[in-house]
Amino acid sequence: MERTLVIAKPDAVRKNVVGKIISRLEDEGFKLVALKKVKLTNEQAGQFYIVHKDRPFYGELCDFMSSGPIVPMVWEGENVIARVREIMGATDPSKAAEGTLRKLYGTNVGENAVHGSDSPESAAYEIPFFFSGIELVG
Ligand code: RTP
Ligand code: MG
Repeated sequence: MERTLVIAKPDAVRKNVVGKIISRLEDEGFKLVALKKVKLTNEQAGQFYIVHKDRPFYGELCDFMSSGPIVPMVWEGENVIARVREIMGATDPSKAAEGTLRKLYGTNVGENAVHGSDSPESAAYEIPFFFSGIELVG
């Protein structure tokens, strides 16, 4: 069964909508496998988003992702990686479809409430970034 790494980003934690994000993923039929609350340093955020290190928004992204606590979680289900990406909606909340998590809870392209792995390769990097084997309870 496929797994993906989802993060309720600092803006979602500040807006108190972490439960709503979890509820939506439960309602979609996915299984929660792991969850924690952490606050990243700027450097740790940079390591998580290392694939974007040459992008113009990298510094801003690292500042934002280390600006407050986040709630990383692992979800399991059939085709969960692609389905979560759909449920999240477009990166820019103003372009995201009605009913998507970013449309509902995002603020702007930088502060967009939620992260989801974009491929099995990304998930394989991102899940162990936050969770050890014994923290993954399938
Ligand atoms: P994520 O990785 O967080 O799930 O988002 P994504 O796949 O939809 O978008 P990605 O291209 O991977 O970008 C990662 C995060 O960087 C911020 N970003 N800012 N200012 C900008 O133009 C810009 N573009 C991207 C967003 O927070 C995006 O989620
Ligand atoms: Mg991405």
